[in-house]
Amino acid sequence: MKIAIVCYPTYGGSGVVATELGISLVDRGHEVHFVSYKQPVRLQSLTGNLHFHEVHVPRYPLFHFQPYELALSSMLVEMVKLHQIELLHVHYAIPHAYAAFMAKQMLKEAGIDIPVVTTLHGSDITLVGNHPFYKPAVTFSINNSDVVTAVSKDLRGDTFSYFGVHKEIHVVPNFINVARYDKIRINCERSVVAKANEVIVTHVSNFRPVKRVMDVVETFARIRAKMPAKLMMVGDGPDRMVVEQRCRELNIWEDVIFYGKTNEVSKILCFSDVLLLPSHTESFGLAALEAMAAATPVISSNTGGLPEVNIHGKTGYLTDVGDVEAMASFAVSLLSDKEQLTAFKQQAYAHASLFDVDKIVPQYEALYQQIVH
Ligand code: GMT
Repeated sequence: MKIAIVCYPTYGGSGVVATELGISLVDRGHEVHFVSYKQPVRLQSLTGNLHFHEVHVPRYPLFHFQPYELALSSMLVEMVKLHQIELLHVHYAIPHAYAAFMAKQMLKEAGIDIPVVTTLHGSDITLVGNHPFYKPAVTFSINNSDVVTAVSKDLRGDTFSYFGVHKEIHVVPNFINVARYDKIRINCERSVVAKANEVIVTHVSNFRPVKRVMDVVETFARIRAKMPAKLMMVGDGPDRMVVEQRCRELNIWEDVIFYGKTNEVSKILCFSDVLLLPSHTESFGLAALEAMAAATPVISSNTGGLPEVNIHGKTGYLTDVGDVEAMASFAVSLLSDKEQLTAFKQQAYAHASLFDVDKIVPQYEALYQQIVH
């Protein structure tokens, strides 16, 4: 099948999932064309069946805002015709589902009926999409997609409660390539960052307010007070500076490593003992799944889709949002009991295997088959 995937090119979960999906579809014999304003960060090599098309928005002094949707929909029309694309799969509703609908309408006039799959990822529904400025357009584009998927049951529920959506929404969870993590674990160089007696606590996010990065530091300070520990802070974003400042105030600065945006996330996870994910809201929590694939238990908030990924008392622990005392106390008890930590690591890995690429990507393929003519 010839598939165009529209996504954000950044480190954010939706772009990562879209990229991994495209790569896996190519491995399974499909031809995939990525469309975005920049080459997705996880898309490293292009091949005969794996293409990237950059959307350019010509600047003109009259435009206060650049009309990205217009350029994207025009590009999709041309691409579909030129490469005989059979299906558009757009990730993140805003503005991708809207642009895909416009492309679909334009192609109809040329006698081409292109099916559109829209995957909802989280903040497009829970944080941005339900703002009154966007809501009518988001509702319209969801209702006019041929197939709609959400990455968790919780996100599916939120979509129905926030929008006047009458479309069926299929839950297709996010996935990881377990085999890739197995390979990385063989060369896990833990001693590079921590001494043998230190535990390694990790956080991965885009450091936006929704991630509550300050809770990570507060939790770590409490863990650090009880045992020798190091904190790995992976990612970058608006809250990084205040969090760095707080590390100095708490005098834990020397035990915290800020990696910024890195492509080595899986390597860092493989030498971690626990991942902290205290998000205010999280439709799925791809970082939690990536940690579990690296056999790292997760201590997270119990919000959104996180309980579908992180199983309390088995793959890690769940706490109320903002309860740093509970997070620290679960972490300390887990990290001080070697036997229990080993069991949780194994259970986390076993649960992550249920979300392996080979189990989830066929679910997308089955949906594609239903709508491709
Ligand atoms: O805020 C982020 O974490 C980025 C955002 C995105 O759109 O890239 O992540 C959303 O999609 C991810 C992939 O499906 C999910 O794992 C995240 O939980 C979700 N973020 C939120 O719901 C806040």
